Amino acid sequence: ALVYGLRDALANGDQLELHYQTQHRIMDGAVVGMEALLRWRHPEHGMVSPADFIPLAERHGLMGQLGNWVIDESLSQMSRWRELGLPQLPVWINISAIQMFQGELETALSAGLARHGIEPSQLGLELTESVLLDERAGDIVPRLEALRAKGHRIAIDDFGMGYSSLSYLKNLPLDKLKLDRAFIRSLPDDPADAAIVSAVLAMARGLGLDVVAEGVETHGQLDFLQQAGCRLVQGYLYARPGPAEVIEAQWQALK
Ligand code: G
Ligand code: G
Ligand code: MN
Ligand code: NA
Repeated sequence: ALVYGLRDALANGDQLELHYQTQHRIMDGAVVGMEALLRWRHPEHGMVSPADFIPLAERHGLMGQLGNWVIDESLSQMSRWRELGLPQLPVWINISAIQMFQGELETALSAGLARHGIEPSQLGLELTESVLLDERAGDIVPRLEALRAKGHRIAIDDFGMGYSSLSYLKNLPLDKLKLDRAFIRSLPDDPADAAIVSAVLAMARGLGLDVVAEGVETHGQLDFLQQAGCRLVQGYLYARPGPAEVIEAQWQALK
């Protein structure tokens, strides 16, 4: 079964990779950060999507280990980029509910940051709404406050999907919303999406939160977003997720 392969992959580490997708400022296209996305290169099945193997890891008690691998690998990559003299940009990693509630997230973060000599401000944490609304999330406010006090920035991923509650925007210490690509896809033509996106941008501005629009693929979407006051985007229009070497080559070309 696939799960044995996942155990092997975790034990060896050589079938797992992080890919990186850049985030851009609309105004001038500048790269302002990137998201790390986990990939599993299975020896027989080829690339397995995290959408398939993350639930598997969660069911089989492997998510803590997998999450720790992502933390260590992203920090290790950031220190390699620093040694190569490449720009130091914040990297955002995805944190699952299991990591938040069963693991020792703070310990893994501090240990990794110390080992690789990276500042917490360089490692952002993306949490999905389901994490924030998890019944175990009762004590999440002080934990997020402590993570932010160390310097980490916190984003809500897939914002607007799931069981959205506006009350956590009021109560949680957050830096950024990542507007789910389901709301971006039919822009600018769909009036409902256009209204929702405009309203979220206005609300975020009032709350002092950054917004990253996800899944931007067309100039029509980009123009709408810019006119609605969105500053930051991530999507195939600018760049697909790619291995570290590809991102490096892009930077080297700019030097
Ligand atoms: O990159 P892709 O579209 O294949 O990602 C599919 C899903 O897997 C997305 O919801 C993404 O957030 C999630 N994902 C990707 N990498 C990680 C990771 O390192 N940890 C967790 N928890 N989720 C991830
Ligand atoms: O759930 P999360 O937002 O972390 O998932 C991010 C995923 O979205 C990545 O796995 C990436 O492969 C995918 N993605 C990024 N940009 C685009 C895009 O422009 N279009 C589509 N369809 N998917 C995208
Ligand atoms: Mn994400
Ligand atoms: Na998302």
